[in-house]
Amino acid sequence: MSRILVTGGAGFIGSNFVHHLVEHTDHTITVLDKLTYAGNRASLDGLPADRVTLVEGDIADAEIVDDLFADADAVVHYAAESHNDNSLNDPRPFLDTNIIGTYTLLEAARRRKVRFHHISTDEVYGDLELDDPARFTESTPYNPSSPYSSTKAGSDLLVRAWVRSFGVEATLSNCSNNYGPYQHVEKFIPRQITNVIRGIRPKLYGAGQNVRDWIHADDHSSAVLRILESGRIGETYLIGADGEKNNKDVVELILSLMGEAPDAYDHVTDRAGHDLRYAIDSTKLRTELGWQPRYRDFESGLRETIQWYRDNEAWWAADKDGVEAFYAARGQ
Ligand code: NAD
Ligand code: TDX
Repeated sequence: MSRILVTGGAGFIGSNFVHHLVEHTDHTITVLDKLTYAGNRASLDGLPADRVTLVEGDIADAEIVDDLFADADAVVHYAAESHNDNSLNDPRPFLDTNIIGTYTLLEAARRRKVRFHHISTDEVYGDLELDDPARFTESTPYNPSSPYSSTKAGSDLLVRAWVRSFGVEATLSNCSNNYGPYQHVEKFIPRQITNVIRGIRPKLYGAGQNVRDWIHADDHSSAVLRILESGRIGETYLIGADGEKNNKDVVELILSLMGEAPDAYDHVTDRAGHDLRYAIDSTKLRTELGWQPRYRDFESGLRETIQWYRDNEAWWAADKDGVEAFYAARGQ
């Protein structure tokens, strides 16, 4: 049995990973989370107290980080400022957490010689044309577009440098867009689901032709666990489940699954610098580590996710009005 430290474990994907570890392993888990607007203690409700401990703190706080690394066999690093629209509004927290925070963790991994896995995004590669047959691979050049994705790209490069220069035992993964339970209502899919629940029309940026490559958060978790157990040190693995869909199709599907007219949505101001298309080629992860996604049918995964938001209004209700006020002020 190992002790795993999960940074950002009270956020969307980190909390899904903690649930996954509890269900599928014997590890004990410490979550280090600053509980920003995006972190929620309730995302860890119901987990066994003898296996999961939440420590409230900042990944950029070297003292807390060093203490926690001293007691960990491995660290999985999810903590980040994660929302593109926020990064366009105020980039500074993205530098503090994504760059300085990751640097602080890497220095602790170096001192304490702890196995480290860094979670990143396909957005570091920039975007593809709609008709481009290519998908992102591990050798696609970095070309990030937003303050968010540029700070994630910077954090990835720090990890690679700490592996090469200091021998830190790290792996990296870059995943496509996640959906599933515990995702903050600022993000596309939960925003539209909770809009429909509240009687607000869904909001589509621009013409809605932008393509995202959707993967269920639990499939992301199983891939990360596989890399942690069997990935080669210093390597990067792309994680994706062949789920390309344009935003217009996703909004229309949400509306019809929720019993509304599929055209009952509004087009709103487009995102500045809006990436057109992301698409992941996950051949390396599948052939080298034998990973496969469990959710292969987006519609049934989405139906489950809609039900989760219907059943868990208490989890998201407090955030909804503030998020909609933020968007309204931006014409979105
Ligand atoms: P999220 O915003 O839902 O959660 C982030 C968590 O990190 C929150 O709990 C927050 O409180 C915590 N946090 C923020 N700053 C912190 C700090 N300084 N110290 C400690 N904790 C801090 O984000 P998410 O969508 O779950 O994303 C998690 C990770 O996965 C990020 O690194 C993101 O880049 C990556 N990722 C996300 C997606 C996606 O579709 N959401 C896809 C690929 C990769
Ligand atoms: O109301 C909306 N309407 C809309 O059309 C919102 C919030 C978004 N969109 C569009 C923008 C994107 O094309 O939907 C798409 C998805 O938007 P987000 O949920 O903001 O995700 P994205 O910008 O693609 O980034 C996500 O995936 C990669 C995560 O937020 C990142 O953390 C991750 O790295």
